[in-house]
Amino acid sequence: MILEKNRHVIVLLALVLGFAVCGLSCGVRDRKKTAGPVSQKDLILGFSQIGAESAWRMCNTRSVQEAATASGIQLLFANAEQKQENQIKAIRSFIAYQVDVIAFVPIVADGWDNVLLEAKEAGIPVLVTDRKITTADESLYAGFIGTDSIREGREAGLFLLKKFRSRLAARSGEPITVVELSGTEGSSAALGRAKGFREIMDGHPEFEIIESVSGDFLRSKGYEIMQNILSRNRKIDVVFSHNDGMTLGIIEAMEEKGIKPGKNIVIVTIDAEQAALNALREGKVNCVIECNPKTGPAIMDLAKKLAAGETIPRLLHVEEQVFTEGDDLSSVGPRGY
Ligand code: GYE
Repeated sequence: MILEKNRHVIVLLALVLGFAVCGLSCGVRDRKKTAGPVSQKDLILGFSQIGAESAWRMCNTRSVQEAATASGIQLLFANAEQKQENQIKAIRSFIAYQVDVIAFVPIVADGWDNVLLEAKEAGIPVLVTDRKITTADESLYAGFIGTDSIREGREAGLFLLKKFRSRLAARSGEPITVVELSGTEGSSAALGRAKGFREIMDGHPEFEIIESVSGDFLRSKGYEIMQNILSRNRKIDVVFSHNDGMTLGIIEAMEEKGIKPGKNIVIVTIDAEQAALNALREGKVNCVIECNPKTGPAIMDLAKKLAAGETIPRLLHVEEQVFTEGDDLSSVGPRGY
């Protein structure tokens, strides 16, 4: 049982041990001895990924792995299977192996200071990707590249102001009821999307967020939560879903109840995976906000800079667009996720 539960950690530790043993017998490169810029072909990047909770995440993983191969960077990749403690173990393994750079997607924003201090003391630069961390010591990481979750939440709110402009103008007094399905509790993606959404909604009291429930970015939970809410026959005008995976579950639950998603209930969703854009074309969702998972090449470029002792930007937000009903989507190519 214990073996099974920590299988991925055991594999990773065996990998590190294997590298170390092999290195000892065949002249392992010791980072401390080769202090200074590391040539690209010798660059070893330790990458801790959250897991495989959504099509977006799996595309993000592919992007990192393919970019490492294309860059000739040796990648130590650890899948945390949705557990922060597994990410912390993986980062410690990367430190033990003395990788040149560590990059990771923090599943939640808090709880990283201790392990990042260990990386700092080991002289290993850290790149935070996709989701952000909360820390009192900004020197614990070199920079961030990923999504601007607050902006994504704002875009969702701004779309609703346009969508309901006639009801807002009518000042009927009838609240526009909103159900929010949020992502992983404590993640910067969920916190930011909720924050940005409320920045817009709070200025328009006609909108009433009647329920906000975490679906953990999972399709299955999106389905279960929406099933439960619909069973209580609440009047719902809008569903704001923090990711397309949950939205697909929401659509399924609505259609089972004979509700027309996108028509009887307005749906705003984030990620812009293929299935969500297909739903937009079919009129089943009304607004899709892109969150770009294809950051692998940029991560590799930043890793090379860090390994060469260069500084990198503290904050890099990836380009993202908003797709809405009525847009001409004919020029939008396959999403790849
Ligand atoms: O929206 C979701 C994934 O961290 C921005 O995580 C990412 C989110 C994304 O599970 O699909």
